[in-house]
Amino acid sequence: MKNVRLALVLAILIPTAVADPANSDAGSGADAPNAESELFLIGSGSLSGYLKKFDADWYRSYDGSSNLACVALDASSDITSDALLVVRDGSARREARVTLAPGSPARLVYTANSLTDARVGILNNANGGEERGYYGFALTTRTMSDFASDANTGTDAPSDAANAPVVGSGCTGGRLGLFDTRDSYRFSAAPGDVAVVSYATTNSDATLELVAADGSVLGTVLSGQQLSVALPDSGMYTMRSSASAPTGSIPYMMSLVVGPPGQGCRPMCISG
Ligand SMILES: [Ca+2]
Ligand SMILES: [Ca+2]
Repeated sequence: MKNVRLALVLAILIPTAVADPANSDAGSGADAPNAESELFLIGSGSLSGYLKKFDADWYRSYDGSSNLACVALDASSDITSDALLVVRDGSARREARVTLAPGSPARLVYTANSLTDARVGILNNANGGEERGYYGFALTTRTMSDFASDANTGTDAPSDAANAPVVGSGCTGGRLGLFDTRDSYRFSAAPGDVAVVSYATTNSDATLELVAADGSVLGTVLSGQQLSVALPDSGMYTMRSSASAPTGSIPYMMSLVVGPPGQGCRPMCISG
């Protein structure tokens, strides 16, 4: 009787306990579509899947309900495969592609202020598609509404340091535009502090400057760049986000780490 009961329990448990991850892309229990025209709709966050022989897996992660400002894909694979980030920028389809290999995770980014679609493709090209293996990726998106007001103040940051909002280490978002060509933010430093700043924006001409209290510019970065500066004095410093001739709304994100070396934030659209 005991054995019968045990067999019954096992019969009930085993089929559910041994789900085959090799046949379950993004936890769906199925293989993701092989063609970009037939996509799995997924949420943001980290997902994993499995590439069968000659497989391709396509995902769509955005429903197009408002404009995206930035999309970033972090992908890795335990076989050689291609990761594609596809976005629709107005009516144009744009694509960024990278070849993944075991131990070589990669990041793909796309920035614009009119993205309406974001798709991810993971394509098997290991040994001509003959190998099989797992992959993982995370997709992060920011919409224009994430940059609605400068430093979440509900208003426009001033051009100059006087009355500029004070920010701490971390990510600060804002927006420039046609009659809004410069936003200033202040932060305080203690003796011996190092400032690490990075910048992400949809405008390749926009700059982020690090400025000392006497007005001298200690360094300048473009979108995607990072700068590390040993601050000469304690006191207040200024970060200035500027664009000389914006033709539309320009969202941006700044990362600041000030003090002893540490982790600040990883702004959207910036590698590293
Ligand atoms: Ca597939
Ligand atoms: Ca602004």
